[in-house]
Amino acid sequence: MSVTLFNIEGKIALITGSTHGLGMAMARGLGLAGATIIVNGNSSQEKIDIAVSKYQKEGIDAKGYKFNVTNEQEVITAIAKIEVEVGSIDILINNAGIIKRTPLMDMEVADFKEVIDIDLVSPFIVSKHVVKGMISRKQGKIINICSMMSELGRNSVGAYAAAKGGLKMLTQNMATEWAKYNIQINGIGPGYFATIQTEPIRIDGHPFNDFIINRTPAGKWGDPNDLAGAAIFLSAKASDFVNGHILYVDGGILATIGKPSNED
Ligand code: GCO
Repeated sequence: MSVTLFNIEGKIALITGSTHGLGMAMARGLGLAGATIIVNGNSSQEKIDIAVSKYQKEGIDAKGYKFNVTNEQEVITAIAKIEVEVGSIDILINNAGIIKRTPLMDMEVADFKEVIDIDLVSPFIVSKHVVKGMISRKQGKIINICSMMSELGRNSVGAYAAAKGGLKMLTQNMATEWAKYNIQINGIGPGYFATIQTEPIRIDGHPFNDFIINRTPAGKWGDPNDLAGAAIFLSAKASDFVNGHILYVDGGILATIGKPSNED
């Protein structure tokens, strides 16, 4: 029974921003569990090809598609191409995102808008066009990658927090409107993970590095592979009655007020 509950073999999963980082880790988890992975990026075809070969070297059925998730026409064209060349998209993970660490007072409006555009508007655009097929088939899984900043503020990441807070509510509203079609829309809220995006604040001796180690009950930065289980759960039959839920994978950060640095 448990195998069926978590069996995603043969499912087709599109993971935006899956050429590296958390997107790649989640996509790899789904791929190793038997799903076909649609790799997406917008930087260069070469980066996508390199990522696809990494997946394939692990025996994962992976295909790459370069498109800009903020450009609705590119999204429409790419989804149509994927559905012809690979098949219907069963699982969508809206992972593509950026962060700009600038105090709000100093932030250019254009920079603020860019973060909102990529981190909040693009999940709307991609979901709006993927969900049409899911509605016609009366089944599908959408997972929006939220953040600690969906719940908490932090100095210098105001635009990102506004986007991720909005993404939490967008997830809940997608569930409100689409759950009746047997589509489950949830979020994953990663805590602080060791990725390229967090490299600048993770170096030994950086005050933020010490802060996170102390603020996280597990006492460490997350390993991106720790997200695979949550992605598989929210992509499988096991979550068929879970909707509008943000599953935090954060080592316990949101469970605690934290402790003084001199406490064990
Ligand atoms: C930061 C970090 C965070 C994490 C993650 C936490 O600057 O605070 O980059 O944004 O990446 O989003 O959930």
